[in-house]
Amino acid sequence: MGPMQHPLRVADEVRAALAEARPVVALESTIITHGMPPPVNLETARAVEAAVRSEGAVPATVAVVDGVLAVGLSAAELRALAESAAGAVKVSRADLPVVLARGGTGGTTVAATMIVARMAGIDLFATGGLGGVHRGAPSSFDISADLQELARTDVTVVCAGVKSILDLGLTLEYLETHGVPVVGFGTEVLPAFYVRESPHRLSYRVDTAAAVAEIIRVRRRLALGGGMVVANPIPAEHAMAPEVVDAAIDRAVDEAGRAGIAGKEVTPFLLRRVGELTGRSSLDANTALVVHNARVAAAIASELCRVS
Ligand code: PSU
Ligand code: MN
Repeated sequence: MGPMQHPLRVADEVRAALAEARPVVALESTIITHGMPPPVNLETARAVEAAVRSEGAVPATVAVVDGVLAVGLSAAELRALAESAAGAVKVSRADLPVVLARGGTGGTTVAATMIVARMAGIDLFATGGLGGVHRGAPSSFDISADLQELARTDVTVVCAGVKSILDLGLTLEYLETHGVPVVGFGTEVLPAFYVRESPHRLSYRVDTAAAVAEIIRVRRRLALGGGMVVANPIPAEHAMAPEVVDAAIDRAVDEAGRAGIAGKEVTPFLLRRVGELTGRSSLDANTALVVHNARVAAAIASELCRVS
């Protein structure tokens, strides 16, 4: 046997909360290493953890730290991850075994964070935007592993919908095919990250954390497997003008095509270019929506822990 007896290192605070059936919210870290530039990435990661705490839940930021799958990071680890962004690997399902075997360090995507959350026994996960079916996917085959993970791993992901770097309609079709419920939190349409609305209607609107918790309970009783998406629009005061966002995204997608960007580099390239083209306003919007998702996830986790 190799040195790796148990791959998870769960922080004491997270372990205690889980043992006592208190609310815990998992948080991803690709957004820290590949989704936002320093120093905003660290400021956002801290604000998101604080938002989870303000709702009475315990944050569990997931990352690969020196070959260890960490569930809950120390302040120093969070800072190191944010500052080492250039050297950190983007870790999705396919990358997990390789990066762990090599003793590497990286930020976990939605897919990898779902896997780790399930291993640790965490039901709720908050992030910014999901990966999805890319524009041009019918010829590029570029579909995020996040969607396949939602099809198989039972974790509820609270997000602000998907960025329109993706094909929103095809992303919803893919989730429908795989039986993944997508419920709008106070909305009838799929939110598009920086923008509260898209033309894509959702089958279900839910208005309270308690109602989401009840759906999670029923899913569990039925042992359906797979995850669920809670699509939570960006707060109105932080939303951006659709024209500004669309112009930047169109340009970034065009540039990625011309530069021949492929595979796991596509999403980080697009996120970086959209950030550069839209500047501070999009970064502020990004922070605001992730913080909001963290609060909602914490409220759902709290409802789920209530004895009913
Ligand atoms: N979308 C964002 N910000 C992000 C990501 C997506 O607006 O940081 C990250 C998430 O970690 C997501 C990953 O899981 O990108 C998806 O990458 P890919 O498309 O290569 O699967
Ligand atoms: Mn991809």
